[in-house]
Amino acid sequence: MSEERLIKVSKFLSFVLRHRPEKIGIQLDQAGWAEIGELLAGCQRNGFPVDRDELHKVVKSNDKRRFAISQDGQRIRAVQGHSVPVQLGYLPKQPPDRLYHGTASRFLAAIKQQGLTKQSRHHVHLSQTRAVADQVGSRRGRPVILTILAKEMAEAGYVFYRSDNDVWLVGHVPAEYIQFP
Ligand code: HQG
Repeated sequence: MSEERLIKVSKFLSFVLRHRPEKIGIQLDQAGWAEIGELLAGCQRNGFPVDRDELHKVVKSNDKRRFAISQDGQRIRAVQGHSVPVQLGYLPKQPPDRLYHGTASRFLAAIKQQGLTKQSRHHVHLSQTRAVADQVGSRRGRPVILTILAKEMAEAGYVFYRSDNDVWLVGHVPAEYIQFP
């Protein structure tokens, strides 16, 4: 399976499992799981056939471990990044003292006013390292890395979660907890 095909399948699965399951006529359960058989049939019906072997390769080799397979091997879900309502079941977790958020300079004025808001996703996404934040920010042009005072937020009662692929999630980051470069 070529790298190009891996990325294409990963993007299609992200789109379906995070945002638009109905587009291929499938439903996610409350926790975001889709039956693999139904998913593959839906992909096929919609002109984007994926075979089981390819799906498993995408899950295994994905650079950011975006997907998980259930223990019985029958279901798949995206581990974060949804815009559809799902309860992923992550437990609140004490964050490291500092977390990072990569963004673009054109958003800075708004972020200074409103803090970081979750936009179309369920949470604001934060990274454990500056390097990862840099990659996230680079998706939108020249990245700007914000340092988040996570320890102080946790002390003030903000609840953090960590997804299965080590993305930290929180509902909102007020500007007072952000160090701007
Ligand atoms: C910005 C990728 C204006 C925020 C990544 C970001 C991540 C504001 C954009 C995951 C704002 C939202 C999420 C405010 C935040 N005013 N702009 N008040 N507050 N923003 O894509 O964090 O590849 O929803 O800085 O690796 O960029 O999809 O969030 O630039 O983990 O697996 O609004 O997506 O993962 O963009 O990325 P996004 P994100 P995947």
